[in-house]
Amino acid sequence: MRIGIVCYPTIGGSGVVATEMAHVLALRGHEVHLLSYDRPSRLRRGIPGLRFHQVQVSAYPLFRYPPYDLALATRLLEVREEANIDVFHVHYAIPHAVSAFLARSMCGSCFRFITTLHGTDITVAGSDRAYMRPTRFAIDQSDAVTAVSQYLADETRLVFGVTKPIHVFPNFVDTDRFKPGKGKRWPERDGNERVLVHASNFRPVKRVADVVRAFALIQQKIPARLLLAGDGPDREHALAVATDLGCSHQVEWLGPKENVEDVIADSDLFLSASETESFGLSILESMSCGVPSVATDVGGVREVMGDTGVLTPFNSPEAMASAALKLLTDVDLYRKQSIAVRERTLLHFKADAVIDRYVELYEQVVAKS
Ligand code: GMT
Repeated sequence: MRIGIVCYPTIGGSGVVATEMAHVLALRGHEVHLLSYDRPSRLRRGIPGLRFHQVQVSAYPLFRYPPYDLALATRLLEVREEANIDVFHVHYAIPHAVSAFLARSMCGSCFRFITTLHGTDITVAGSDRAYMRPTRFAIDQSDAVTAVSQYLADETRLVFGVTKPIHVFPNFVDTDRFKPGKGKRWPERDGNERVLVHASNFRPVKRVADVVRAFALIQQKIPARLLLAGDGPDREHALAVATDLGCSHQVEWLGPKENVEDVIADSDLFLSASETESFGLSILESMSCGVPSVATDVGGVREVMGDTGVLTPFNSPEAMASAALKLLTDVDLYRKQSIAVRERTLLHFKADAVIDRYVELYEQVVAKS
């Protein structure tokens, strides 16, 4: 098939999932065109059959807010004309589904499009009055809609009143790349220092400062270090909290460039303190590395973790610290958890199995043309 994929390029799960899908589909022999306003951070070079198209957004002095949605609609049409795309798959509804709807209307329904809902496109930005109506309209107009968790599908029906079927296809992970590290786990390491990790786009919704608050309590009881991978608006705040709580020497900010699979694989425990999380891709990536998580019990996180790791209430760094301390001081429990998270990943979240479901959906949508 000739498939167009649209995503945001920045650090964040939806761009990662879209880019990884593009890799796998191209390696399977499909012709894949990836559209984004910048080169996605995970996009690999040199994969035959995979092309990147940049969406150029022109800025005129009159525009306080350059209309990215129009530029994207134009690029969708251009790529459709150039490559005879069978189906576009847009990740994140705002404004990608609206642009796809516009482009499809402009060419007399010359292509089909599928919208994948990821999270804040529904739970935060999507429920903002300014965006809700066109987003709901474009979701309804999509040829098929998927959500990354049952929680998100339910929320979409509840908040948006969407009545069309929403397929739940979980996110996936490359289990060959995200695999248990070569390094030893804390019970076998000299000095027994535990390594905790958090990776995200440091947006307020991630509550990275709560991760630091939990860590501050943990390091009072056991030797520990916290690695912070990624970047975003709350980075300075999180590091300031570490300074205020007197643990800044044990908190290391790695930035967005580090090889996240190596960082996670060489850690002992992942911490997630999010206020809302439709899925939690970094939690899954950690599970794939045999690294259990302590995470807030929000959104679709329990669908990802199942009965592995520990879920704690939102806004309780104390509960998070005590759960982490239990896992990081009980060798048997830790080893069992480390095996369980990898097994759960292999059972439910392998890339090939999930991508097969998307391909089946592409085929159904194209067959309707
Ligand atoms: O919705 C967002 O916050 C952005 C989005 C992204 O692009 O990173 O994150 C969402 O999609 C990810 C991939 O499906 C999920 O793993 C995240 O849980 C989800 N974020 C939230 O729900 C806050």
